[in-house]
Amino acid sequence: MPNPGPPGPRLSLEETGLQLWFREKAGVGLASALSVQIETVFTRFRSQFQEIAVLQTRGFGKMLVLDGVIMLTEFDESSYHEMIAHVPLLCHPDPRRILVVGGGDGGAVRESLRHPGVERVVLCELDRAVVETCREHFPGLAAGLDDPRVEVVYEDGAKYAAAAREAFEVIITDSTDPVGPAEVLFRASYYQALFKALSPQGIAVSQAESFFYHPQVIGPLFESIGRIFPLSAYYHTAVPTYPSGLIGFAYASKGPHPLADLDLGRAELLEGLSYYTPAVHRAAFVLPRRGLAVLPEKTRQFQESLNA
Ligand code: SPD
Repeated sequence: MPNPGPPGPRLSLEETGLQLWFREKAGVGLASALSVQIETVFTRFRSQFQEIAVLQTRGFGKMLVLDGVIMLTEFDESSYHEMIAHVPLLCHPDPRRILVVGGGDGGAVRESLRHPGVERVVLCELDRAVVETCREHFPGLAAGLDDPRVEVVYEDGAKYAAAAREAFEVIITDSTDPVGPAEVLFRASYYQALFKALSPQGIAVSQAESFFYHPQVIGPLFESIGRIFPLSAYYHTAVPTYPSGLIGFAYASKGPHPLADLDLGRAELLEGLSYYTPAVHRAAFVLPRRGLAVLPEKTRQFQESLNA
């Protein structure tokens, strides 16, 4: 054992000049990592399902990490949550009942509640510890969970959707990556369940990874969605604290078109946003060639018609 030397005064990290960095390894078969400087570890523990950590970063506010993967930072969570919620809610003609699967931090619920027509939001989160941790450390983000229109259930989202007895106009799947507990949310059987749980003009939107780093996830996912839903498209948003700086969503619709059915009147009434605008909505569906290339033919053809 090396001699640690004489005991000295207790020093803060800053006083020592040492730096603590959180590092998320990124991309399958790609040697890259995203690093964020950490000032404080508020909590880090294992729940029944995963490791949960809340860290104070330098410059990005607080950060939620599940199983070593960054879920959100206060700095840029709005660009993710606004786009996962407002795109489907503004394309559906009358979204009243919303199901959020995952998303235990409350961000997607918070955005859904900005729509005055929304009467009911069910948040189905597998891990109660995520909700409790976010209520404590991200009270602003989780505040919507106490809204009287919201019901929080702790269940496997795939089972909940398969057994749903009510219909939803919009289903948002705000999942972690497709390893561990969320893997089931990327399967064809899950999309079959969503199709059944949606009302006749329903729209499902799901976290669908980065076309730079996860073509092997996006291709099969859209193969499944394309077989089940008449209309499917990929759109994306910028999140600087996710590896590759962007993340995509799968738009799966029984009818409403992602551009033609965008309700500009309702979009104008939304207050307090920092990312979403109708122009950003439209631009999010425009893909570069390498984004189009990861999509199977049916989705790619539709996406090309949006990009024309
Ligand atoms: N690679 C990280 C993907 C995380 C997607 N879900 C984030 C949860 C925020 N509500």
